[in-house]
Amino acid sequence: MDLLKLSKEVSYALRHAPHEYELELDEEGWVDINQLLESLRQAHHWRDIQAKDLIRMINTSEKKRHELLEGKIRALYGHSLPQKIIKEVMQPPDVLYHGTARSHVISILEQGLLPKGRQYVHLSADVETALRVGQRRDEQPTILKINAREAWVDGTIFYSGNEKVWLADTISPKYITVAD
Ligand code: HQG
Repeated sequence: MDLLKLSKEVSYALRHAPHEYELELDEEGWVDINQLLESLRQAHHWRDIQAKDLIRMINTSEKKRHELLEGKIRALYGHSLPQKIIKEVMQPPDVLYHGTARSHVISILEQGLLPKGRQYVHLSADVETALRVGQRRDEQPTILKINAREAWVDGTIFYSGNEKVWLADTISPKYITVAD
């Protein structure tokens, strides 16, 4: 079983296309595992898929993208659906990072970080993670440093994604600098 391919399809279904897969998400993004399995099995290449494959997919992933609990599964971040997934509000670490393409930097320093196609702005807990995020768009991405402590004290709301990914609605430019 190609677990990387499975992870990509599950992410697509849970983050962007539950309707296409006939999935019902609750307000925290949880979906019944059997509903997801039934839907995936309609495709020839996933016809034998079992819950244990989803467990292996999660356990072998280098990133914690999905979570399983009590017969349900959800994507931890990345959603683009019109109905906003409720995330847990949490005080962030003092500093967060955001890796992006060099071509976006001037606009971000003017407008701040905006969620663009997703429900939340995605931030990284460390430079290595931010670098990997940025490299999806630019071989030499720019790493932005977010003064999350000051933003939080001033009332910016942060949400937890996973241990490496933090979420926010927007980040004002006054908390953003280019990391050195
Ligand atoms: C940029 C992946 C111009 C922003 C990753 C980013 C992450 C602006 C792009 C997760 C802007 C949005 C999310 C502004 C933001 N002007 N550009 N004012 N504000 N942008 O893909 O953070 O592997 O929606 O810098 O690892 O790149 O799929 O967000 O370049 O955790 O699990 O607009 O997706 O996770 O791009 O990535 P995205 P992202 P997975």
